Amino acid sequence: MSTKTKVIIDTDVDFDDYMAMVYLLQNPDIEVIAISITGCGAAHLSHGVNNVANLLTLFGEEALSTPILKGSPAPLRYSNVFPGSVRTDADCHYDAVFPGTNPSPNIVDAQDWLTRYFLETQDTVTVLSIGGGTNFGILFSSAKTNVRLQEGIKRGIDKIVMMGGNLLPEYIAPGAKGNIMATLGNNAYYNNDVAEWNIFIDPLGAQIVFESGIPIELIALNATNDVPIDQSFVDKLNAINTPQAKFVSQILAFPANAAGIGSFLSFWDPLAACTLADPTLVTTQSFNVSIYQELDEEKDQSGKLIVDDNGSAIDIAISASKDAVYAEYLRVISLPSAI
Ligand SMILES: [Ca+2]
Repeated sequence: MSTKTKVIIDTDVDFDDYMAMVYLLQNPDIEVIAISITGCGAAHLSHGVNNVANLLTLFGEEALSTPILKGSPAPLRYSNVFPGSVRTDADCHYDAVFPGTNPSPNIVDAQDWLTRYFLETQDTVTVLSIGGGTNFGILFSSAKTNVRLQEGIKRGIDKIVMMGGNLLPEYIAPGAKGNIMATLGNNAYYNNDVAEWNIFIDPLGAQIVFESGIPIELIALNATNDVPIDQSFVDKLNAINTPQAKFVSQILAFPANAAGIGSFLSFWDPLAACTLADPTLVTTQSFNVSIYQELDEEKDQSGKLIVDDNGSAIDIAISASKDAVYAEYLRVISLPSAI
């Protein structure tokens, strides 16, 4: 019997989602059994689906038929969106060149596939959530009226490792501010300075995931702030000759990404992926948290993580070791391809 950890990735196909997906697909200890796509984050849904289909051509024959689950084109609450330029750059996969066009992508409806899978499987999977809570929020909502599905999900998912959220300075020292306005810069069409994007995009989807009763490890900005993407990482990555490393190098070389090296880019989603494989890379602390749901355009706090006695108990990553994360990422991406 395989001892690999089975993983379902849920992604919005942003630049750092490629870093996370490549790391897990390349990792001999991991078996990626499906990749679900949300249309609520960086890439628009159809572009995200096609880009992930073609990304699989980096990983040999067997990977080509990995189920690609076409998820939701809309969040469960509000219609918060990334800047248009971020979405356009994600749609065009940062001009990185896929080795080929996937000749027979296995594209299916996300809710159909996930429902059937968790009704039938005897396996246990870990979910890597790197695109917000919408797809799994929808699944967990339908399970509320389907006892068999609810039991299948409880039995079938051992843990959700979710990139998202931030514990503000009012809850922990030094704390982490939100990242909405930092991303928007001079084009601040939201005035929310307390939330993180994956939660902000769909506060209700994330809240439903939190309340699922499944163990959750939240890779918060408090930890990802400890792992910026700096030039020393890029130099080491660029020196690796595997096709996978070369692909990630291209992603980071795209001008809008290159501009953030050593400044505003962090190991967001790849820290979640690395932590899934090696939990010792972060320090966690358990908090009871809920997500602020009200929208007030005058002073928006929607998506804020609130520490609250009545909230769900979540293990939150509050710090990380940059050197150990870099070493683990570069170790795996240097490995020869599995054929
Ligand atoms: Ca993402």
